Amino acid sequence: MFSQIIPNSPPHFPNLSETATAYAPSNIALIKYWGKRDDALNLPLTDSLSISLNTLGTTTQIKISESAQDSVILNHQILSPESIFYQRLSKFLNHFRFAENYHFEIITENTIPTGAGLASSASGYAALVQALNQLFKFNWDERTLSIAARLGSGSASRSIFQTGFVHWHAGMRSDGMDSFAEKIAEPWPELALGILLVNTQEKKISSREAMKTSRETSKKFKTWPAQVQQDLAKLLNAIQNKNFLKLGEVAENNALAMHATIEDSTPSFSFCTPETLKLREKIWALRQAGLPIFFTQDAGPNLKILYLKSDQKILKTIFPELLIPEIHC
Ligand code: 2P0
Repeated sequence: MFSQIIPNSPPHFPNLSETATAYAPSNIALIKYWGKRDDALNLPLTDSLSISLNTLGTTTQIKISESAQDSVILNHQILSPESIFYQRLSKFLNHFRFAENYHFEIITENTIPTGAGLASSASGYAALVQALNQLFKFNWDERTLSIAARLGSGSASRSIFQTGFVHWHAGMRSDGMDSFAEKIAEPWPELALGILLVNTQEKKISSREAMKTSRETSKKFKTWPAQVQQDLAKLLNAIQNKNFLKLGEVAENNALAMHATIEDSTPSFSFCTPETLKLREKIWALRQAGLPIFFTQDAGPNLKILYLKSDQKILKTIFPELLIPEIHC
């Protein structure tokens, strides 16, 4: 909870000329976070596991100002205080208003190609809390940074870590102090991930809204938490044993199970476009033909392909448009 990590007065109060800047990567979950046990604190029903995208993420600069309201510049555009992005950010910043006479100036930029459909709240809130940590000199450790980022957006708890595999523990406590992410120290340099962009337009329904509808209305959601628990155990085992076929199988299956809960919701909904379905078919056909590749898919139509670096050349000839971030597993 905010009151447990943010002091009543900060160790340092910045002056008007001080700025703090931080970067955080985006992340792709192999075991998805889908469903909350507490909406206000972004506490998940289950653990999840992701890979950090290192150079694809968000850089955020923050300073205090004497203006009458916060100012937010996102990718060189001034945001309207009426926008959902601004309002959510400003509400989060309310926890960092230690005096009455100041607001924040935020300049935030995604290193993710504009319109790639991957700019996420994960890298955004992870970068923001790290910048706030610098500005007020809280001196938070990784666990506290992860908890603070989670309070902005659940998946941001995992974006505190620059590279490799990250495990977000759901925790059991109602105050969420045991719900944070940790890095999994298992090097796997052969593992690679590529992004296939299908549609770069903004989605019609947010992840936040879709996961709530799934949890409240989908019959398939009833078995989801148990499946996640089993999938996580299998995936951790696959990472430990460098068993790529198992990792791919479990990650793909977990993504499809998440999408099944979405499509089973009332009102029913799908993040897939005809192009997504065509690409899924193509990946299955390539696998059938002996190429070991798997996909995962988030709350949008784009696919992420999991493969081994030794197959990168052939994959680039099949999918020349593949976007390949550094992951350094
Ligand atoms: C994930 N997603 O594990 C899953 C898979 C989308 C699909 O985490 O409400 O934006 O801010 O906690 O973090 C997206 O959910 O939701 C997400 P909030 P968030 O990556």
